[in-house]
Amino acid sequence: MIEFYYAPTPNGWKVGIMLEECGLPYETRLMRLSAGDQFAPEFLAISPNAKMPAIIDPSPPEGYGPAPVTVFESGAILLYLAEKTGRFAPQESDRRARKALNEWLFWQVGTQGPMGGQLSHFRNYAPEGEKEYGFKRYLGEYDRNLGVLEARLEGRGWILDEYSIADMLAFPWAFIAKPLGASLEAFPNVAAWRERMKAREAVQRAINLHKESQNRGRHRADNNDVLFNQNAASLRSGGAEDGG
Ligand SMILES: N[C@@H](CCC(=O)N[C@@H](CS)C(=O)NCC(=O)O)C(=O)O
Repeated sequence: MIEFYYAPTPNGWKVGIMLEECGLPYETRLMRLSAGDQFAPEFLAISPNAKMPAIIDPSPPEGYGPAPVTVFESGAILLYLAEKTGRFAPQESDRRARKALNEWLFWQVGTQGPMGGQLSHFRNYAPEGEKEYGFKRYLGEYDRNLGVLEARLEGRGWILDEYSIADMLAFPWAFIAKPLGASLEAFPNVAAWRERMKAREAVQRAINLHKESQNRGRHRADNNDVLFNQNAASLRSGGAEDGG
């Protein structure tokens, strides 16, 4: 059974969606990010970037050998699971479709996700009085990325020709537009795609996974150093400090 290191955030949902879509059996390891579980040495051995999601697969596909496989980074995890199941990604032999998958995967993990993450920080977690510039900057970037997605979805139902891991990666950050202080009003293609995604049962199960443990502004920069005042020394701390 796959061990799924998870917290209920957009990056966690991506992997939850894929596991649910594939019907792969998994066991959730719920992480207390505000308490520093991500800095525990056992977790860093799996995810050296000290962030969830991550997985351990005790039954890897052919070519990996018999030892369990660990994977960190949401894009790498979804690619691995697509390879394992043969689902939700174009065949390797379809070079052009595969290239398009790479483009949208890298766009998501390199641009849409990080900009959304920073927007969330300045909207929900930065100290009062220090929010304004960051919020404006990342709201603009988030909105720009909605524009990128809007253009891509013109005349098509999904980011690639068929529903794929590209949709699963991009959806969570579009799903939370409103709590980020953004609006989908000017992006009808994105809004319709978001509804199509939300209608999928696997997606619903994933976004409800441990919903009760969502941060929702409880742990912020002014009351939690573990999450919001990190540096390289954090990686050596071993975690397990509860900043509030
Ligand atoms: N690039 C990573 C980002 C993962 C990420 O930012 N995870 C956050 C939660 S959404 C996390 O684990 N934060 C803990 C921390 O920053 O200490 C991915 O796509 O997997």
